[in-house]
Amino acid sequence: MTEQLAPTAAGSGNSATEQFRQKQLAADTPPERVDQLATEVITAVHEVIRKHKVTYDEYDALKSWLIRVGEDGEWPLFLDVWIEHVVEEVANENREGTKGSIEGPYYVPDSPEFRAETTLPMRDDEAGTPLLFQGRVSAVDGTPLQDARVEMWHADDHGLYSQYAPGIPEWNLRGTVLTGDDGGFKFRTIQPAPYQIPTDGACGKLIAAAGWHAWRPAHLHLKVSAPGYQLITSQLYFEGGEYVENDIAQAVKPELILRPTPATGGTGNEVTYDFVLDPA
Ligand code: MBD
Ligand code: FE
Repeated sequence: MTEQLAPTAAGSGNSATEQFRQKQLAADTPPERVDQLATEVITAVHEVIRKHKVTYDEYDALKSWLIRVGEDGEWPLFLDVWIEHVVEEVANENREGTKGSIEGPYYVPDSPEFRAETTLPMRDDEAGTPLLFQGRVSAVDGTPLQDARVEMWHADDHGLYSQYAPGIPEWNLRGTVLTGDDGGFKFRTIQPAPYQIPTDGACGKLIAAAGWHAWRPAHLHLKVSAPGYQLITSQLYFEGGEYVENDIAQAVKPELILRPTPATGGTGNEVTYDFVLDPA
């Protein structure tokens, strides 16, 4: 890898910020609710300052760090690693179907579409253990859902995402499969590596200063949707994988852990996982 192609915190952070800016945002939050939420967050900060007798030096360190988060484009990374899991928990607490997990900063909509099965777009020499990932999409009442959209995106064998790290083809390890008449889908891909939060940006500085580790376990990202049903955003992990028990983003749930087995008649592993969608 040449020096110019080395991934940087600001490179992936600014791409994530730009991608988020494209997102369609909901209408304004009513002023009473902004008042309540903002007041309670600010008051919670005051309480921490009083409790721990925060000094001016610490206040200035915070100010300078917050400025740096913006300069590095790391607000999406910071929020998705340390905050989003609770938003997801609250958003989906009444759902009966498949468990969700956080979206994270590296989703891109409109990935290449395939019918019923595909090999994800990848490089000729794509590193990593081959993985056949297959399953069915159905409704909570058991009806198979044909033409459901199963979007998958994940990091490569170095923990890097296309469109956020330099030198990777645009749609590498990103794709959408529309389910067949039995609700079935099949992806051929490679198993991703664990993801390390960039160490050269503001989030990396916080992690180092606090003495935390910087890792997420290897994971597949998915969005599953069908007209008339609630979209599921989820992530799937690999049993026994590093950091499955101590994800920095706290986004692992027992229901989201895959147990792949050696592929029958092929190389690599295979695993089946079904999705169950709640009505809208
Ligand atoms: C990731 O790959 C991710 O999925 C999340 C949630 C945060 C940072 C990097
Ligand atoms: Fe991820």
